[in-house]
Amino acid sequence: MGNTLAYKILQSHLLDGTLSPGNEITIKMDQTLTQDSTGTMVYLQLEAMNVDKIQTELSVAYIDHNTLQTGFENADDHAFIKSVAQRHGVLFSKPGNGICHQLHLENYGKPGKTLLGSDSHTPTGGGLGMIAIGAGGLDVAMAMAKGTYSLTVPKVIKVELTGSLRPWVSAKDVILYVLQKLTVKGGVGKIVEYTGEGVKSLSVTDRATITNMGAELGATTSIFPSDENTLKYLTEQGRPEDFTPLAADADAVYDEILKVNLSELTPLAAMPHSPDNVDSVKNIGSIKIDQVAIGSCTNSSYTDLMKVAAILKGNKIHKDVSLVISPGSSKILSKLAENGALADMINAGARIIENACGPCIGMGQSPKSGAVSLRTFNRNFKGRSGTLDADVYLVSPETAAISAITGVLTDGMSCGRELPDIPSVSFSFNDHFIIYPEGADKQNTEVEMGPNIKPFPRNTALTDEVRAAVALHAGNNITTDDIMPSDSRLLPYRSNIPHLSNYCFEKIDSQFAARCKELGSCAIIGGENYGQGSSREHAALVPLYLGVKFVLAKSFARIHRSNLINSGIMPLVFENPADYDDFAIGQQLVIRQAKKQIQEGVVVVNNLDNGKEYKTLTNFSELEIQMILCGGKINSINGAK
Ligand code: MIC
Ligand code: SF4
Repeated sequence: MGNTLAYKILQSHLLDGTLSPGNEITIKMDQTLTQDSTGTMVYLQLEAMNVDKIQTELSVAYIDHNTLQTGFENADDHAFIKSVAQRHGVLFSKPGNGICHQLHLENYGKPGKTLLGSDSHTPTGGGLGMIAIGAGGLDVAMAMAKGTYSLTVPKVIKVELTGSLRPWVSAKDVILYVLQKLTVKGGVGKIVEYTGEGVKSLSVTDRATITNMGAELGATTSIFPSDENTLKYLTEQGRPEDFTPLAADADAVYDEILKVNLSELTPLAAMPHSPDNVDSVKNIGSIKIDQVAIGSCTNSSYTDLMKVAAILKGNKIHKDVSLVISPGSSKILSKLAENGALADMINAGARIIENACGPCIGMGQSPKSGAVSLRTFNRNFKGRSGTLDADVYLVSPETAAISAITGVLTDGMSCGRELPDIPSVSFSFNDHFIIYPEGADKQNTEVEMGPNIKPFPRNTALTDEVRAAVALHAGNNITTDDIMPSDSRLLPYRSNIPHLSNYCFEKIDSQFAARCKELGSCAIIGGENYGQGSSREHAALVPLYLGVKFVLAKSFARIHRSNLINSGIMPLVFENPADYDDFAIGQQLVIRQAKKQIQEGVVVVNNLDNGKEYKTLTNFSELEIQMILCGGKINSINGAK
């Protein structure tokens, strides 16, 4: 029986455990990446671990999220990250270089390598045939310190691609189709592996769009084979020597199979407010639009933007539409400038903004009240654009560009226009934005710590009796954007948990923070897929700061569940999901003999208000039990009990 590509790479990196679904394994981590909005915490934690030398082959600290610099805070965070990067031998990518995932694909990703990133879209690297996983900051700090990462072995879903995409249909439509089929929780506990003859028709950047948005499926990661298209991409990026051919065995066995005929796909859109709320552009109809935003780590490649330029060339943006474009990297922007495509965009009326995350994370370009905004991004959660009542639709670059001209959501297939082929180009290696850590080390580099950087909260060891009052009764698919909102107002405070704590769950329940402070020790009740979305561990650290002891939910998203455990907060799962209805804000809950129950794997929660007992499951691995008992990962490394 043959192996999947994912398991081949995991097997070649296996340090401990058996590679079988559900088992806990430890693998060697070759590379790590961080970005600035999670990075300050990562590097505070790395400093707290007191390591002399990082153990990875390559670690890069990117600055791409907090680039507005509306006050001193962002710039201080960047200076802090730069100083710690120097101390530990981490490459530092200056603001202006571009978006971490796009840059990592261009410059450092290698087929067959493992990558852990403190950003949920790290699986972008799967487009190059890597096992690239998004994780909480503490896990990434640990991966740097030890060169390892522990995870529960996921199952593998095979997505078998046949045919090839028609003009006006693109990689974005492939992943939107997969999201429509599998939903935002369909990938939890799974790796999505793409195979079949249709793979050959997709370039590396197409593949990266698909693996990038595998994060929205809740998948551990997504992966494509490494083939002649991979070699072509690496050659274009000036590093053919990094190529290795890789594929699953012909007789590989998968846990699930989804077949996708690329030739049958049409332009799709994810409607408000979830990436899996997908329908065809044709069915949704010609809705009037106010804003179009093109860019993000999903759709900001050279080819994507050249297609956009070709569609815009010689046209004028509709009078009621604001079109903003943010290229993925400095290399791409400079190439667009050289070949005239940038002028085509500007002459059509596009607003060119910095090559950074920008509007994708609400850092500027919030649309007007009640606006319809078409975005080539990956998330359309309510309020993420910075405008609570905006309706955000996720579309391909082609759909975005043609719609910006017509002023209504437009299916390019029926607009009667030809799309030119985009010839490939070679990029020369450009490291003008990279600071190498050579010559610097821990001893001779000071940590540069601005006044906004506060220590991160630490938990204490689990007590035998845990008392907590219900502070929130939340619904299904709560995102980490719901738990800890992020936009231009709050992103500058990613290194200041006390400040952020005032805004926890702000969009769902503005009284949450005040209630927690009043209750002292609290619990959160959640529905399905609690904590989906971003990897931000602030969605665990802030509740920890506010006194949350456990979250009791129907199910959890992978990264957030790990972040809770890393912070010593228990993620408990209802044995009987219908019990969820019995809970209400203010009820007093108690877990007796907590330590014993955690070790046994079943935890009974007593509800003192209705006198009932509720059985909950933990599904904790041995390492996770230790972390919960010690009050989090850092305590467990230091051996505290
Ligand atoms: C996101 O797209 O939500 C982010 C902002 O990139 C996050 C990271 C963060 O919250 O800092 C992610 O995807 O992990
Ligand atoms: Fe940046 Fe958006 Fe990508 Fe997150 S999803 S890394 S905010 S571009």
